[in-house]
Amino acid sequence: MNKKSKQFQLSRRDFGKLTGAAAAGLSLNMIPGFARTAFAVETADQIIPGKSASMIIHNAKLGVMETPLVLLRKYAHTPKEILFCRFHFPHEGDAAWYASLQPPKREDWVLEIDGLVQRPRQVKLTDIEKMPQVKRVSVIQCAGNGRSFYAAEQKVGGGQWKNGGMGNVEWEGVPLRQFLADQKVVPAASVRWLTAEGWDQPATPEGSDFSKSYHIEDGALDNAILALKLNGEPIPAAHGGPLRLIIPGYYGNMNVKMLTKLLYMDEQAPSVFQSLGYRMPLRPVKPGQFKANDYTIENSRPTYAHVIKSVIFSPLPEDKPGSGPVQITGVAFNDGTAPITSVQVSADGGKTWQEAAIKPAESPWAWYHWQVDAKLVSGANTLISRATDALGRSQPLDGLTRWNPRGFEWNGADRVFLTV
Ligand SMILES: Nc1nc2c(c(=O)[nH]1)N[C@H]1C(S)=C(S)[C@@H](COP(=O)(O)O)O[C@H]1N2
Ligand SMILES: [Mo]
Repeated sequence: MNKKSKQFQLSRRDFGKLTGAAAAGLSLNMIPGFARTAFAVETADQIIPGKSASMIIHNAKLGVMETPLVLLRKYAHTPKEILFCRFHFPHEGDAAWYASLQPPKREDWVLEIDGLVQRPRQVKLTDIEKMPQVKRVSVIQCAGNGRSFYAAEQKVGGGQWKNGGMGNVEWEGVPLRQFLADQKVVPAASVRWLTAEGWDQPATPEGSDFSKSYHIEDGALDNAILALKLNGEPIPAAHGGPLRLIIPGYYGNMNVKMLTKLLYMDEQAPSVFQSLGYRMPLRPVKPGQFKANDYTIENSRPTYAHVIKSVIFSPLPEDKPGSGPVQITGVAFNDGTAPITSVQVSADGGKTWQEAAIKPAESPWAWYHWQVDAKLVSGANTLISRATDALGRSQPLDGLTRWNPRGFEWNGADRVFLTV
């Protein structure tokens, strides 16, 4: 990172501290006798106002919450009230966490284009809002979605997500490539990476910013947008408003929320979120062989594109289905570079398989709905789904073959165990 952008970073961090302090003034921490330990956060709406109380909470301090599948399956586009949420920087006091997340107002929001460019730019959000916009229906999914299933090999640290760390959302915003072209940015010849940075900051100055880097020529950036709307409304701060980088088909962590900077760089961002976290080992690894801190830029790669996945939405154990005919339904998606061509479903633990009927998807990056008619027997039933795309990419029948110490990119054939 060049000197100039470092300076920006420091000044913005100070600004963050200031707004943080102002917000803390209003927090429950400041009310005499209201010790933070006395406030037990129980439901998601207490952590992030407007969230459904039914969300599964993984980390109250960081606003990490998952959507129960019984809610997720009800909507074509996942409403903001139930969309999974993930942040990385704790603030003082449990109850005050969301109150301390007070990004600058829309009217004051500025996107900086900086780094190794001839002339850095500052573009006002109010000007971005006037630019032509497009819609991108796409799945957004935490790279840790499904992490809990790796426990069958060996439990890995981090939020124990089941399948609800994902949603299918209609984003709307300004195409990134067009925006950069219109800004007439002239990068230095050595530039290889574009880095996106969010407004939120680590609690201590030694902490890493949440910044993510992409190869400047990455084809996924051709579809990326500077998103202003989620399901037709301004994006709430919890989901990255007022401005979010959306790269359809890329894992959640690549979609930087509360976007304040785009940096042209000759190297990847030094952030631990780029160099250590959110990476996959290049070779298959076994527990004990390769540890969570063994990741290097050379032996691993970032969690960029969604690996192909299917998830069974119905029936779930909560549905308490009876024996006899049943319709098995679910969704499937990949990185959007090839259509999903097949979803194979078994209702008997893999002895026999059927081809599911697949509905056309709304966009290359949206999820596909599929369904199949089957029969449940009394006793134990194991449902399995496995998607394949036009490039022949498929889900491993045994997802544990992709075990990794940080528990990312689970895409094993999905299994639902029912006792009828
Ligand atoms: N600025 C910022 N952007 C971020 C994060 C963050 O902590 N800060 N978390 C990332 C991760 S890991 C995920 S999974 C998604 C979560 O998006 P959501 O909370 O809107 O569902 O945001 C990504 N973008
Ligand atoms: Mo994530």
